[in-house]
Amino acid sequence: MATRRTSAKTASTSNTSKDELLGFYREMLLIRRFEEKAGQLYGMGLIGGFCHLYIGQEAVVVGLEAAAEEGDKRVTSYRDHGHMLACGMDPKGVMAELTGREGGYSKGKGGSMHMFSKERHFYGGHGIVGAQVPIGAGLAFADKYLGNGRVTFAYFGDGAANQGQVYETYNMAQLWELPVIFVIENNQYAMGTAVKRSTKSPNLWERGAAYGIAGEEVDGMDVLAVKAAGEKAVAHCRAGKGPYILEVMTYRYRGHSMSDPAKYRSREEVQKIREERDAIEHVRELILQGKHATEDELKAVDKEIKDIVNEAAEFAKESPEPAVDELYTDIYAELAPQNA
Ligand SMILES: Cc1ncc(C[n+]2csc(CCOP(=O)(O)OP(=O)(O)O)c2C)c(N)n1
Ligand SMILES: [Mg+2]
Repeated sequence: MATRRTSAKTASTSNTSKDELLGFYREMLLIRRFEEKAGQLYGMGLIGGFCHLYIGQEAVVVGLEAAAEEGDKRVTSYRDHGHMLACGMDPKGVMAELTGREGGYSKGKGGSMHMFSKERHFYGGHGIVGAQVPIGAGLAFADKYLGNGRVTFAYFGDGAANQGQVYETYNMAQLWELPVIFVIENNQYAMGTAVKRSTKSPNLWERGAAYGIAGEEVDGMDVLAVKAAGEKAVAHCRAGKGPYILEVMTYRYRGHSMSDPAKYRSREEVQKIREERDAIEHVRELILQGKHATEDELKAVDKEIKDIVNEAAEFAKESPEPAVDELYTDIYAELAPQNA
C-alpha cells in the first residue's frame, strides 16, 4: 500500500508557465471577488437563508480543476460556490440562484447549497455534512461500470471527516477500486470547533490506511502544489488503482456562514494567515517575480474580474422571482416507462 506523506510545500515553479500562472490568478480572483459580492448581497438582504463563503480556500478547487479533464465529475458540501465557478459554471446563474431568482441554476428554488449542472458534471451542493461522500463513490461506480475513464472528485471538510458514512464509503470504494478522489478540505474548523478539539489523530488522510487507500497531505495555499498532487491522484484513479485521498491544508477567512460571530478564534490568527499564506498573493508574487506581467497588467485583470462579478450581481438582481406554479415542478423525476 502506498500511503505516504508529501509535504508538497512548494511545488517546483519550473513546471508552470506564464499562461498557467495568469490563469490561476484569474480563476482564484474570480472566486474571491464573487464571494465578496455574495457577502455584500447577503448583507443587503438580497440573499436569504444560509450562505457559506469559500474565501481563503480558492487554491484547492482551482488547483484540482487544473488536474481534471473534460467529463470528470465533482460533488461537494454546502460551501460550494468556488467549486461551481472553478468547473466552468456561469457566475450569473450561480449568483441568481443565491438571490433565489428564475435565472439561477435551480430556477431560484435551491439557493446556495443546492445547485447542479449536468453540462459541467457538478453534482451539488449538499447541506448534510458528509452526505456527498457516498454520492461521490456512486458517481465513480457508474463511471467504472461504463468504463469511460472518468474520475470523480468528492470534496468534504475536516468536520465531515469524522462522519461514519465516510468510512463505509472508503471501504466500498477500495473494495470496488472506484475512480474517486476523496478531497478533505481541512480548513482547520468545523463551524466553531477547531480540528484539535474534535480529532485525536492529527492526519486525517492517514485514516485511509485502515482500508488500504493511498493518500497524502497537500499545501492548500499553494495552487501549484495542489495541481501536482491532483495530477498524481488522477493518474492513480485512471490507472484503475482505486480511490485516493488528498488532505488539502487550507483556511477559511470568513465565518462558517454569514451568521457566524467567529468568537472561537482571534482576528490576529486570521490576519496572520492572510498576510503570510494567501494563495492569490502567492501567485501574484510568482507572476511579478517571473516578469510574466506588470502591476498594470494585473490591475487590468482585476478590473475584468470585477466587471464579470458586477454583471453577475446585476443579472441576479434583475432576474424575476420564480412563478408560484414552479412550486409544483421538479419534485419528482420523470420516469421513463419500463418495458412499454
Ligand atoms: C449530519 C449533519 N450534522 C450537522 C450539521 C450542521 N453542520 C453544518 S456544517 C457543519 C460543520 C462541518 O465542518 P467541515 O466538514 O469542516 O466543513 P467546513 O464548513 O469547514 O467547510 C456542521 C456540524 C449538518 N449540516 N449535517
Ligand atoms: Mg472545516
